[in-house]
Amino acid sequence: MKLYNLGAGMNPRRVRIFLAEKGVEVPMVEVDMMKGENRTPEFLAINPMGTLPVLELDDGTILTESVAICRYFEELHPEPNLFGSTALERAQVEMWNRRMEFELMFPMAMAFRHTHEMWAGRNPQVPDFGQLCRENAGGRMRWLDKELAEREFIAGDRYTIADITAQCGFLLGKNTGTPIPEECGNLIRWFKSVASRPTARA
Ligand SMILES: N[C@@H](CCC(=O)N[C@@H](CS)C(=O)NCC(=O)O)C(=O)O
Repeated sequence: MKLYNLGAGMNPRRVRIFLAEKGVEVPMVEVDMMKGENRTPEFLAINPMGTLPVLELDDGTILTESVAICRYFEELHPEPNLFGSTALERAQVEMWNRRMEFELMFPMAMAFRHTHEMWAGRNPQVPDFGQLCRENAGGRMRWLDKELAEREFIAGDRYTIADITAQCGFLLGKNTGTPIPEECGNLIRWFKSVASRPTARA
């Protein structure tokens, strides 16, 4: 199998951190988005959406979507568990992972895409929409800060895929103009903790 990777991308990073937490190594093929390698006919034949990550299995089966790829590895390598162990915990992890994707990762990514010069010419930009997304993300960070007053990690008392999703989103936000507000002490404490894990730079 091989993993098509984009080193700087928020979503491929999710899969890399997940694999590192599992202690699993998968050969990687680097795709350079800045050179348009994800838009070539060859790559679009692998993933017509032109996005990364992509997992190609030995029989040629293609899996896209970070969470689907992570779920596949969770089944193959159940420990350490990152998707929840009991019916309730699995539901809680799913709930928080989706919230992190929709409420934080998505608006931070949209703020980046719609306001940053890197995307000019690659993606139609509506700067007002980007700015609105940035403000919405800020509101959601204040909400999450209150949640984290009660517990150590995003979905409960241990590290799960919901933390991986969130930490990759917040790293993008930090580097692209949507940082965690200074007054969000709980969120800053959580981010420092996950960013200091040995897998954080995978
Ligand atoms: N929902 C997908 C999103 C994949 C995605 O948008 N990846 C970005 C990198 S973070 C990408 O490949 N962008 C290339 C482009 O938009 O041209 C997932 O979770 O894998």
